[in-house]
Amino acid sequence: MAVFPKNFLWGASTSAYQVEGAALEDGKGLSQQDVVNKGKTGFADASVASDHYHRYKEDVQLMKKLGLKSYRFSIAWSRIFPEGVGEPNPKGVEFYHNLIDELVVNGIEPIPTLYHYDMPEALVEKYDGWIGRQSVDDYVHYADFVIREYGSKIKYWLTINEQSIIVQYWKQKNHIPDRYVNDEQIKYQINHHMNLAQAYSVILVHKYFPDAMAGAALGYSPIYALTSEPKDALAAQNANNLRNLFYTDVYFKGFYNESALKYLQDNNLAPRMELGDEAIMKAGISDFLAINYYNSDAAKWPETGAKRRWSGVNLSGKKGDISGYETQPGYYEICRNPNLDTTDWDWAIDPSGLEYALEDLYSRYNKPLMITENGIGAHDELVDGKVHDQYRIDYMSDHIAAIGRAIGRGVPVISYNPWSYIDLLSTSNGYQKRYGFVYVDRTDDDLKNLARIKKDSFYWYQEVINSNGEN
Ligand code: BGP
Repeated sequence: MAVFPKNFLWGASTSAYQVEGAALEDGKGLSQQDVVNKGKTGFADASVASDHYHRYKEDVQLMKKLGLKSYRFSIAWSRIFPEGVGEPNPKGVEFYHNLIDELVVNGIEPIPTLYHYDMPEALVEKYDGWIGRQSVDDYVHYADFVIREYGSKIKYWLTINEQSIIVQYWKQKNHIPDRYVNDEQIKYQINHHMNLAQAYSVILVHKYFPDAMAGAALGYSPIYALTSEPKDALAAQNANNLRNLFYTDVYFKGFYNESALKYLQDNNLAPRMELGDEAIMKAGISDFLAINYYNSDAAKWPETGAKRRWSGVNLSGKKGDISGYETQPGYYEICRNPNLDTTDWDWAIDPSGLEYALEDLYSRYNKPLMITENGIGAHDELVDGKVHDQYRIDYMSDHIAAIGRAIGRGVPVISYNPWSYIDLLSTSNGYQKRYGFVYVDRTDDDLKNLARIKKDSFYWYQEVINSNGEN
């Protein structure tokens, strides 16, 4: 018996700065992502990326061949407002009309994200980006325009991508001016401003298009206790409070998770709030939650006297090169789960964790769910014009089965939009780490060719969609 509903949205995902290229073309302004990663080892230049800006028609034709029912992409704020505010850039506005129209004509539901890590650099220079409270007003100015401009063609709006990851990896995901680099309170301040921005965008969607739905796309990893020691169970609960519910409680209850907020207050890390902020968060309750799911985490009780430490990132793509896991003294320590295999970048592979996350989130908030990212980053190889990415097929089919089991137990899941439709710039590794169903050949020096090659996973996913998940 088929578990996936008939109208289930089998899709795929990308984000603007990772796929579009044309970073300074047709009036676009720089985004902070063009600046934070510039010149870093292993990073490809975002000014070309996968050149989707010029090849979107060809790409939509490939999406159609793949059979996609939905495509989740992001709108670049700095393409619409090159300076972050002011008058819209007609060419930028036109590009997303063209893309959305092309998708719709080809029977693919467009699912846009308003913000995917790419604050206009002009606003970083003006008031330090999300650190400045003015960012909330400027985001509202941007969101108001975009929602009105494209809203008649959009059913599902994604507001902000991965607030949790923006907080955990705050120096990679934000262009942080030097004077703040040791000030960890700043990341919770950034998050607070994003909470207000996110709530306002939900309010705007409801105001202009009452039939449309809006919600955030959250980077979400369930957290298991490392052992059955009661203290480890407490640590896992604490970690879940600060790493997950700290975001989702705001989206669905309109206030911060009390345990996590108290921990931040006790450690002088809590965000400064203004009178009326909670009312805004309560007025902008989300219609659904989208999660980006790659892995689960494990937690144990930290040793007495442990120092605060933030998760390291494995940048080499060799197993075991991670530089350390997060420690919150007296609250939790994130550690490796010895029961799970990992990707080359040390991300635990855990399909059951997705099932766990979907069931847990639905039982807490009773709202529909989407999966807006899921996939495996790998050193894909092009051999004789083919990419044999069986590891990707195995990874995804196990995760799809897990979604099926959650749906079978009554969890309403709207869509599965794995990362990514096409190879694109990895946020941590440029093009050394690939995720797409479609390979982008970047071997020629001038990056003019950028041929699109269907990987084995393309043909496999085509069948999955064709059989509505039976395959
Ligand atoms: C998510 C982001 C994506 C994407 C993905 C893979 O956190 O929303 O933008 O890049 O992770 O991460 P990475 O590129 O670091 O491998």
